[in-house]
Amino acid sequence: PFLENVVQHDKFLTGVYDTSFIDTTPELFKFPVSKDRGTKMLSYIGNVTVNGFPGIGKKEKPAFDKPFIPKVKHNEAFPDGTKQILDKHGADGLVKWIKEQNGVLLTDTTFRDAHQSLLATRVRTSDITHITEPTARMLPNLFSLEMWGGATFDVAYRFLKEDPWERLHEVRQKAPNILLQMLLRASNAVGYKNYPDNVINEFVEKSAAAGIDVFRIFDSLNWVEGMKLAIDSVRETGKIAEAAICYTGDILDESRTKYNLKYYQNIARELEGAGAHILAIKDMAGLLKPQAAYDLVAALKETVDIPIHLHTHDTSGNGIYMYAKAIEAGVDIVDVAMSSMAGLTSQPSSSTLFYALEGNSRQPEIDIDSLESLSRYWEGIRHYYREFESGMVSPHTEVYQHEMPGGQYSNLQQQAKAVGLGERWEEVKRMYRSVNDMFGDVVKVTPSSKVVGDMALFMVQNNLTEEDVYSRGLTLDFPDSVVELFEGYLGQPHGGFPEKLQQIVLKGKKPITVRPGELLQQTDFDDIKQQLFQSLNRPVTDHEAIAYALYPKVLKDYLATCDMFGDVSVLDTPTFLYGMNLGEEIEVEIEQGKTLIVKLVSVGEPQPDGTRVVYFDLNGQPREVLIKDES
Ligand code: 3PY
Ligand code: ZN
Repeated sequence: PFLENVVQHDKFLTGVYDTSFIDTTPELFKFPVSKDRGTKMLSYIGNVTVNGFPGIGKKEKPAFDKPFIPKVKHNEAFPDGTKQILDKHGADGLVKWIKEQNGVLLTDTTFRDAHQSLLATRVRTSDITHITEPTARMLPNLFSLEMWGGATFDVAYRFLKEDPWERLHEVRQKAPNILLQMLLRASNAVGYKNYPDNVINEFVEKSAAAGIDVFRIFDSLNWVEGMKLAIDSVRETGKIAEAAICYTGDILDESRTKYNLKYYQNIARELEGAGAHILAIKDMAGLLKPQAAYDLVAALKETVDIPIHLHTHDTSGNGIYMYAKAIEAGVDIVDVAMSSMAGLTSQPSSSTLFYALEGNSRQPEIDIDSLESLSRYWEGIRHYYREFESGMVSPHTEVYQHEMPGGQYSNLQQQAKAVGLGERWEEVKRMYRSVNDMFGDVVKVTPSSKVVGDMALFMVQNNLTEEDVYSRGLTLDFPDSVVELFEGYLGQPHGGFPEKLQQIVLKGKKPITVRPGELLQQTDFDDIKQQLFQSLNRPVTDHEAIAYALYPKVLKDYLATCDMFGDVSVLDTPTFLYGMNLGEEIEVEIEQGKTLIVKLVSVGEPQPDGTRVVYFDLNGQPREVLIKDES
């Protein structure tokens, strides 16, 4: 079937193809499947109906309103945007253009950080791609759409059972005029540990080819040494290397001297020297207070010549005031989300910022009516995912105490629940701060924040105090992530590791002080393809090989799920998350022009072997699937 797919493809027939053909043409890999697609899909629906969805459990599917989608003219040419500036004038031309703008520019994070922070990253591709074209047509003045990276990559495979590269591909097609931005954890790529250098290079190269234009690169310890490879790699592709400083602590607190203005100015200078096109201030927890923002942006503007892009989380409720001060100090670009997906642990709302700057010469040039109607879409979509909301409904100024990143809050809370600490969440948050102090006041952002979280959960779960760790530490089996951090496998923190704790955690193991990438063996992608080929019995794409290099188990589980259930990304989100109610009928478009009509007729009683027969009608014909009841 592969050969058939290839030789019948337009590009092949007309001879317009090169070696990137396979990567840019994922439809080649949509083979007819062995077991029929209908039965596979019914197995998925039956399974969720009987056993529930992870994190939601077994629940009656609520009645949701159909989401409102603003109407746009599909046949008209897209209005030009920042993407055309990059394509025409290159990275330096785009930087020059940014500097010439007077109004503050906006990055919309709704497709990535907003849902990572509010809904545990669970928003599915179809809910994003249904609104991508209206967004691109209605908001052509956006600087960028942040739509990839961070946790979206791993969560897509792990929980949503869909291919993140497919998301990128579709968004690229539907937003040809706006820069697409991703968050890259430098040597940790989109994972939680350092990867070999060639994995980073390969990941960047393929992501750029698939449509990413702006790479926001950060190191979880602000270790510039760990960021240079990724910066070089992005520069090689001709795309934008936006290097980030993670903001931690409080520059206004004179008693905390570790992270002061000088510290940030030094890093900014180093990043500019390392080739950054744009400098990002990544305030991942929302700790940057308004006056601090003014002071920091003003100081960095004096220090570097490249544009400054500010990112925050609105957990404290101070986000808009903070942005206003940063804008007064000359920040070039800020991150915002559609208002129905903004605020709390997410980014500040774009429409709120628009009105806050009424009468200000730097008010963003953006169409407020379009913002309002796009936000209406997201208001509807957000209901689908309500089981993943953190329960936070009002500003939490306590973030200034625990300092937990916005993207981590709902995830750590899920993790705490999963290990039976749901009731002790307040304690976990307090412990998170204690662990930070024990670790020597570290930058907390993925993956260093995950290590702090793991240690906090470990201590609460085992009823350990800080004292216990020092007195009984040699007998304790610390989480692997904690050992790896103290071994130096996430890089080197500013001021070094606290020695006493390092000795306790490492128990005689020697830490490294060089860049982990220097010690890691390069990944053999041909070997990965060979291995995967043997289990899949079909050609393996570069994208699959990269995903395997990053997360072997996650990718294998994903491929096994595809084999069992087929392509579940075509299901509507309520059905994907809740299954079906008795008597309900749904339509599923499994490919353009091919729709299945599915009705759930009944669910049989459990049989002695723990299975149930689930009865459906599929396009009017009765069908049964056998589902193991896990309850
Ligand atoms: C991520 O790395 O996923 C983040 O959002 C960090 O803030
Ligand atoms: Zn963020």
